[in-house]
Amino acid sequence: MPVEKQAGEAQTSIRAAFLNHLTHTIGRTLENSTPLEQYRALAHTVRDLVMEHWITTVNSYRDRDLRIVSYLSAEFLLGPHLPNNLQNLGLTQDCTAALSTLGLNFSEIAVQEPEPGLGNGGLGRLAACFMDSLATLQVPAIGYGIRYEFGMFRQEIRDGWQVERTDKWLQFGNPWEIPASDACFSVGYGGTVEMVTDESGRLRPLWKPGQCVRGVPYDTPISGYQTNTVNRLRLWKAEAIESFDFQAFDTGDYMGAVREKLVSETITKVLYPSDDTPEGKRLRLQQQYFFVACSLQDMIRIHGVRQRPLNEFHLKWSVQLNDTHPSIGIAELMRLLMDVHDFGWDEAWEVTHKTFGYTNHTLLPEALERWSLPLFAELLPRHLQIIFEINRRFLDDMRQRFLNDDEKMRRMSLIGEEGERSVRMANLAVVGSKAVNGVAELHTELLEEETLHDFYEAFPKRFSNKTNGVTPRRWLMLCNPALAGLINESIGTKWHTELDELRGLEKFAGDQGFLDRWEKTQHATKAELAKYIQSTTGIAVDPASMFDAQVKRIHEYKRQHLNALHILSLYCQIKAQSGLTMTPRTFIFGGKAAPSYKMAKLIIKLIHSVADVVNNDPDVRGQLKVVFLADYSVSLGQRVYPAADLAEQISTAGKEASGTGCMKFQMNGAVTIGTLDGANIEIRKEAGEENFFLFGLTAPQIGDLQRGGYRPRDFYERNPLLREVIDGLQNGRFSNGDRALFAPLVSDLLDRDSYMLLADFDSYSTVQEEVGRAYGDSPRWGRMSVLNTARSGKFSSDRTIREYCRDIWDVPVMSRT
Ligand code: 6GP
Repeated sequence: MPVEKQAGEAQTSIRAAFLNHLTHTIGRTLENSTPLEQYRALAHTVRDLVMEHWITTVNSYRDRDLRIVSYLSAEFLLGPHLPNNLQNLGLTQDCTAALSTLGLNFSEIAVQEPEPGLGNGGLGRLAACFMDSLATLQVPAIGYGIRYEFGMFRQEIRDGWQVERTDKWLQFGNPWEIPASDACFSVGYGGTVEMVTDESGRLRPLWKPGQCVRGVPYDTPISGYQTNTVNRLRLWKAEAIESFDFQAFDTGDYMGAVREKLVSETITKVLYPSDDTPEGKRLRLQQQYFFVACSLQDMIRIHGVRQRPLNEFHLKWSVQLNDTHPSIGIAELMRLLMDVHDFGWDEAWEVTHKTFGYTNHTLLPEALERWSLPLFAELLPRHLQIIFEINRRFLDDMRQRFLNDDEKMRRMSLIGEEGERSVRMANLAVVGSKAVNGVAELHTELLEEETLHDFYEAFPKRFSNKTNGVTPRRWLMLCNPALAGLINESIGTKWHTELDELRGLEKFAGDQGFLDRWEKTQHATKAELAKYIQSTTGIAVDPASMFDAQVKRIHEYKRQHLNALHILSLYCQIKAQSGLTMTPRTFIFGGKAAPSYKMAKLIIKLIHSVADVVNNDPDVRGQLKVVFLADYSVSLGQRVYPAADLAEQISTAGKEASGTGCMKFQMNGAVTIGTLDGANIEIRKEAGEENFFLFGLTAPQIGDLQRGGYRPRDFYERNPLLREVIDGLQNGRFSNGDRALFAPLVSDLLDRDSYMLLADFDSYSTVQEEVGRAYGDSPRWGRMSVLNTARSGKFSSDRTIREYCRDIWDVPVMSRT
């Protein structure tokens, strides 16, 4: 039969290519190779296949001469490439079969892939989902970012505390990347700006940087799902212009001979492990400018290759700023156009402000980036001049429109005058962009009404909402093959690229036979996670218990400690009433804390202390188990999302911009307990109120309570169970008698409680009781689970990317039919 013959051919050629790479690329025989070496040979094999599509894509884009989307992001949290690329190529089964003829197991080889940890959390993972959708929808796009030598730290747990270890993901090379030496650029820092007369007698500013580094691009192919499209992710590495100083070496200054190399390479050495809070000021600003300057020079180069005049730059490029990290690009494009390409101010501004779009990802005031003026002046003196001039013109304009409202001018200025003078990057991003968006309905509303209200009044049309999404290829098909298989069998495969098709599952939600299969599938996935938990933590958990998961960065606003307080309250109830039975639950936590964020680290310790108490008390009789999975990552997420019954999305209302974990859980059939925050609101709307467990204060109620003088101690005094828990934390009951350990947490909760845990505790506990009852009612729970998956179509990143293409980037997407 021809089809089988074809399949046979694919296997044979994969097998031959693999053996070839093992010998010629890795230098090993099959018998004496390690699984890591086998992984590397296999990665090269698959990369070769992807590269063939890459070449055709480049040609087809050139012929179509379309506008290119340029996605500028300081983070790309990609996750493993190998299984994803195989899935996109439709070769997973052939590859598995080819390896088994050699006595090798695909899964054992695939787990060898070191995960590139080039992001902190939501923002970086969103960029990766967007790259997947852009390629799948065949949109010409380049992702630009930084090739950090050390990515996000590896998290180890010692005695319940987080310990950070260096992530050496490049230690054994990276088979997925290709250095592109033909597109290196120089990037300057510091120095002076002088006024010089040019050949035509014009007086103009000339920036003479004090230091220059070279940016070298490394390209990773990003394949689309079952298309021939492969887009480019171009990450920049910093190198010295001259990496070795022979003169210094000759005079015996051996350290001096390599100093420039060291200083330059520091710029892309390490990812800042902070989510939502700026830190490491100077180097971080250097990093931001570095990758943006390289990327814009690269875009101008490509524009030249396409033989286009530069005043058409905005017609051929749409540049998206993933938060403010790349927003220095606005001043840099102005500089390149004026100082290098002889544009006048108006001409340069016309191009610049039509080029950029800005996505905001957080409302937390401490996360809005500002750079102190002296630092900015020292590193980027010419850019500061340009920013001052943008600001002068902008404020002149606003003063006329708002009739000298000084207070408003002070708020809108690109320069903050309160405390140390600073450049406000969000203001620059809004003023210099054609479009500004938030990442969920509530978030956009709060941007418009509060955080960026003055700008919204001035430019209402510039603002829009683009609710986030996640790629169903990685977050359902790849991570949950059993459930994906059941769905394929039931409704076909169109949902892979048209996620709304999942609605077809609704008709099975009342079909007991189907629900049994659904539950059986989920049980098997939970059993796999249970095995992983046992092998990594030594804790035995029961796959028949409810898997209740909260995996995300550790932050006070995300309120992992509210979850912990609730577990302690269940524990206290079990202790107080012998014989009390409750729905057995396994609480699963995972996430990293920024190394400098003390309270987040204490929350990790708290979770471990709760686990110690609960898991080891015979009175609990296995009804409750608590596990913390160390070193949360994309790969670990791929294990947890499919195995969860209940998803905890319990942030203080108004604080989580969107959340994307909630979408991954929903797609995999978990039911959510959550507040009216971020994308929860839209998830509940889609899933139906009866399929979502809602609790807690709303964003306006939180605001009112805060303004009205919130007194957390009143809540503590009114609720005896809460009091017992907090007293226990205070008197050492949950910390082997150590009274000091949780004192900072307790005093914060009782005296400040900025994230309103105590105000929401009662409502959370009540709804959790209802969750327990619902889980006990299998047909009800099964129905809720199926309906959550069936109604998750909106949260595909394909939908999000279509909206960006239509409303902001003005580029067509390819229809697949
Ligand atoms: C995150 C937001 O916290 C999260 O709610 C959102 O889903 C995600 O971005 C994607 O939009 N923000 C960040 O990770 C961040 O670093 C500056 O914001």
